[in-house]
Amino acid sequence: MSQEVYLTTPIYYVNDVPHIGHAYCTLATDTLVRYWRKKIGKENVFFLTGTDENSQKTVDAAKASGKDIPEYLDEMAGIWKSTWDQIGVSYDDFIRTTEKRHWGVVNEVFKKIHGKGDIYKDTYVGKYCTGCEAFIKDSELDEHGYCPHHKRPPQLLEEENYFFRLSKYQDELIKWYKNQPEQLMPDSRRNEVMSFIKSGLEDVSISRETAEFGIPLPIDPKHKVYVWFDALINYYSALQGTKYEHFWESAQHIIGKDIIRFHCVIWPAMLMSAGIELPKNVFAHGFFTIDGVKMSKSLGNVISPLELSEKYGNDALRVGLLSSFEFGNDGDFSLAHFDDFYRTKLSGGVGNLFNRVITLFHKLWDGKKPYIEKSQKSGEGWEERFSQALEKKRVKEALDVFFEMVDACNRHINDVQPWKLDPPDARASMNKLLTMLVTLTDMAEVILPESVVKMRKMLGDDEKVGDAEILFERK
Ligand code: ME8
Repeated sequence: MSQEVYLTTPIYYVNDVPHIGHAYCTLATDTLVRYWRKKIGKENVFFLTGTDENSQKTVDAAKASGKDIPEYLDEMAGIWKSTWDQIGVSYDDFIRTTEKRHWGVVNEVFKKIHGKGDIYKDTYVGKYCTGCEAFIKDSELDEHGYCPHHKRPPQLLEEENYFFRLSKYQDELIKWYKNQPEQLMPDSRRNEVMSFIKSGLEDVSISRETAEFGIPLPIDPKHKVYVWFDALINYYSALQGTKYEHFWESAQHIIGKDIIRFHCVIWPAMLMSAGIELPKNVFAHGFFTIDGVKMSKSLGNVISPLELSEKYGNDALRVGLLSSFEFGNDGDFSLAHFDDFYRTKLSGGVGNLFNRVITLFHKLWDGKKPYIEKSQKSGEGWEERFSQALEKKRVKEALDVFFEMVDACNRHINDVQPWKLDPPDARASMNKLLTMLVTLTDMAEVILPESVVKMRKMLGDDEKVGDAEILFERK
């Protein structure tokens, strides 16, 4: 069977509109998807994103907006979807957890886990943070007794809950991670998850008695399925009953480090219990701050991806975000740095290079090309380094290879000054540059999906280069 790749992003909460943190994860996944589509063919790749809608946060946000819940959900899901469309996210499917297709599969998975004897009823007494949509232990609260992420006091709850026997899967999970070290990336995250599992797993509540909205629990409809239990199943439910079911065997989840325990402890244990194959890989990326400060509504420093895309274009948004720091690490984002990156690397780097080379061809030989072997490579292993980085999900490293190559070309033009050379030497030098531009254009198909159209036009046909165009307007 041919190789297949199924990549997913988290499904995002719809209590607010997308910010650049969400766009960061979604564009990184989209970039990996584009790489694989190019390498193994579009039909062998499936890309899922969507929205997480059965949560208390959503109910609260709908109430605050004065709308009824379904109307609010449709409006918000529409905003998320159209944001991804506007910034060039090429998802194959967009799942909403309020869809019937999802509820049906959640019911089936729940019944399998119940059938295995892994669900029981008990009273839960504890603290719940609606921001995290999770129970929170006293030891995890900050010095004021607040949730450290949402800076709010959690809600004290005492209710009848159904529990999932997570503790039963502790040894199986340890064995599974030991046997498949590649399963969870980067390494630092695997170590974190392993020590969490080894410290002892407690059973988790998977229903809410007081939730106002959500999927009724199949065995006791007064209760609602806990939002995380329902949400994780989206990756599986989106494929069920479609011709894409077989993609499940190649599932790879891209997530932020904040939701690692749900994806790397609870989710695999749920699948083990239900007798469903486990995902092939989970990659947890880091979080970024804005000018050194956590991005938050109350601080007023939330940046919309649409704002950046309108000013600088979609390709700049993508590579500007993804080259800020290595995928997997934490880092910082600043508008000043982004603007500088645009001017030096895009407008002054790639744009300038393509413009100069094509203009020189017109000046020196009326646009006529030298003969280039179709299979000719640019040498120095750029393509290999670019591919290897993306296969390891080292997105920034791949972008660095691209920009290193752009810089090498620009340096070559400055140092060699082909227009001053004798015609045969000038031909050889321009031949080399054109070959490198072809390689850069191949890479751009993955990382600069909008500009690549102009780049291809500039490269022209077998005989002549096209017209020189502006790739990145000066700002
Ligand atoms: O957690 N830096 O959804 P969510 C980088 N619905 N990435 C960031 C970020 C930042 N500052 N802020 C957010 C949920 N993200 C659940 C997921 S999946 C079955 C359910 C990204 O809307 C990061 O990828 O809170 C993080 O994991 C995700 O947004 C959380 O999105």
